[in-house]
Amino acid sequence: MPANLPPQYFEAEKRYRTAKDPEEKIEALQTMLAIMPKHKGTDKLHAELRRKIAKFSQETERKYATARRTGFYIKREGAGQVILVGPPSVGKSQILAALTKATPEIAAYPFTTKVPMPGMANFEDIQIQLVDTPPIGHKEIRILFANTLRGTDLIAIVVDLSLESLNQVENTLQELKGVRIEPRAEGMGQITPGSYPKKMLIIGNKNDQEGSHDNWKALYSQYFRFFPMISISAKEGKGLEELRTTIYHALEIVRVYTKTPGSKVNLSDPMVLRKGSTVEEAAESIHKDFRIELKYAVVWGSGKYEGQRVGRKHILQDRDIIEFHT
Ligand SMILES: Nc1nc2c(ncn2[C@@H]2O[C@H](COP(=O)(O)OP(=O)(O)O)[C@@H](O)[C@H]2O)c(=O)[nH]1
Ligand SMILES: [Mg+2]
Repeated sequence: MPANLPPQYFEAEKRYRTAKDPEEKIEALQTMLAIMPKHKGTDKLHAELRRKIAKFSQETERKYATARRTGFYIKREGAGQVILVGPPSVGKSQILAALTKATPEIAAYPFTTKVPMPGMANFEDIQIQLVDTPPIGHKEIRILFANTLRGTDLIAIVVDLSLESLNQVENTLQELKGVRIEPRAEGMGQITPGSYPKKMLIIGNKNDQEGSHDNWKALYSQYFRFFPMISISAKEGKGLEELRTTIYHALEIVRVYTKTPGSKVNLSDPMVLRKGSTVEEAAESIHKDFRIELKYAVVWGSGKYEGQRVGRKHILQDRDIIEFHT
């Protein structure tokens, strides 16, 4: 073992030894590899780390294949993917049924949902993918579904407001932590190294039930600083339009409509971009070379821009209309 390795190397090595899944092992090994100085004395170690990465990569490939085969890998579709997670019987399947055309099984007994089920929810002129899930406390489900969770755009924690709700959120966050997913929320503290930071929101369901008001108040005061939150009744259809809007905003995306010079704007099928995207990023998302060819753009919308010429670095707002000039 070469002596001149920095402390971060040993931290990563410790993470490697305690890692529970192959992705985490790979992540730690890659960190070790990046930190390690490269010279004759480290050649052997270098090769050994690479060999281990290759081995664990094969393992993740096998895991992916199993997840796909068994329906536990859900491909992202539409303007964004939102996964509903939470304790059993809180109404996750009911929410999917209320917002999309999907027809999940909904029942008063727990563990009715055996595999994740996607559906498309309309929000104005775009579609957002919602995914209903079996409770992730189940070990097998956790292993097979972890990759979809880690790659998703937004996690919606669903709780039953007719019951004490704080511990429902706590337990769900704990389970997510078990697959190394932590909330990406300002003021919630540091993320554990090697974890996946995720945007999250909280849905309090069954607000038609007795006691739900008090449970919601307690829940809200605890979490409103960190997460977008909404109280609904999926069964009675209360708050569903607000839920669509809350999900849309939590995704932090914008819609931009394109127009070619001299023709009318295409007001259906907007481009969907990350909030804060610039004109040149929009161009690039259409075509890689487009960014280079781009000279300027004309933008309508955002109040003060009515057919105004803007530069590459101009930040686009939701519902802007853009005309590219090359
Ligand atoms: N009162 C009330 N019951 C609901 C609501 N949403 C779901 N339920 C009921 O709660 C039970 C569990 O719902 P389900 O969607 O299967 O829960 P899941 O296990 O989280 O998918 C079912 O009996 C539903 O009819 C709601 O908003 N209000
Ligand atoms: Mg269900």
